[in-house]
Amino acid sequence: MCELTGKHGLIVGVANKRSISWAIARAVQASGARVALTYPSARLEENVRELAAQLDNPLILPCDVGNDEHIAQLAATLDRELGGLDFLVHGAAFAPAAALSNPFVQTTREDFRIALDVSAYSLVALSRAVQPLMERRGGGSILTLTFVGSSRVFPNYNVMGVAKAALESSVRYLASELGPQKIRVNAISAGPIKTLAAAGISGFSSILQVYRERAPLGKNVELAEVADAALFLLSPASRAITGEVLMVDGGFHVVGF
Ligand code: NAD
Ligand code: 0WE
Repeated sequence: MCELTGKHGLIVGVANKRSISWAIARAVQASGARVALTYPSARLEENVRELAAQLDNPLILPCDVGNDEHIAQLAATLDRELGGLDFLVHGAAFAPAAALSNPFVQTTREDFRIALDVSAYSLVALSRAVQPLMERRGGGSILTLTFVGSSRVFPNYNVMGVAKAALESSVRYLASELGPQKIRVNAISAGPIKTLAAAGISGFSSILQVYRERAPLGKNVELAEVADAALFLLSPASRAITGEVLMVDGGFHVVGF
């Protein structure tokens, strides 16, 4: 059912081998899809190219999601090279480090703007850019990654929680508008995983420990488990699901006490 043979996908958010987006890239490739990966800066280009060498016939393209020109160029190149797109994985998030360590009330206007621009508005901009490519294929599936810090407070998650709330709301508005074009839009809300985005977050190990202790499944979520859920949401197996935020957190969110 989670078949992607002959499908073309764009994956934004691979930084290294521990990236959730990389786990998704491997899973969709194993299910038969052809993948385009992006890198946000020259600094990360080599990383992404090295990883992509493990894929079959990948496209590797630049895209800083905070830059409209980059997004337009990306869509034009995909249009030329692939002639259409079946799915998009949005795994980009960023807030300036100070905003994740200072008290939330101290968040500057500029740090707030950057966090919401890169982590939430980018889904809207990318969705608009790929919409014509997906329409040409008779529809598509858009998937983003979020965290429960959107609706509950985690120490230091701060403005990223606000950005994730905007991202999840954007999923619902996009799903409503793009549904008639048979473009589905969903999010996976993953439990904490030790990726680059988690490195250097003070107290991250204790968050992992609390999840392990309290989640009904009694363990932390693994990259491959998030990737399998992503495969479902990107494939026709989920064809009646849109506007959804799927919790992939070992059941942590259901526990009250
Ligand atoms: P990661 O660091 O591997 O991925 C984050 C990616 O965002 C990186 O590839 C980075 O290059 C990219 N990015 C940042 N700014 C960008 C820009 N301007 N343009 C383009 N790309 C940019 O970490 P990850 O944990 O795999 O994060 C992927 C997604 O999963 C994020 O949205 C994150 O919020 C979400 N998430 C992570 C966890 C976790 O615990 N690791 C849990 C739930 C959700
Ligand atoms: O979304 C995230 C983290 C995203 C992120 C990480 C960084 C670190 C480096 C965004 N911007 C930056 N900026 C940097 O300079 N997660 C879901 C992982 C995460 O981060 C936390 C968490 C969890 C979980 C921060 C505090 C508390 C919990």
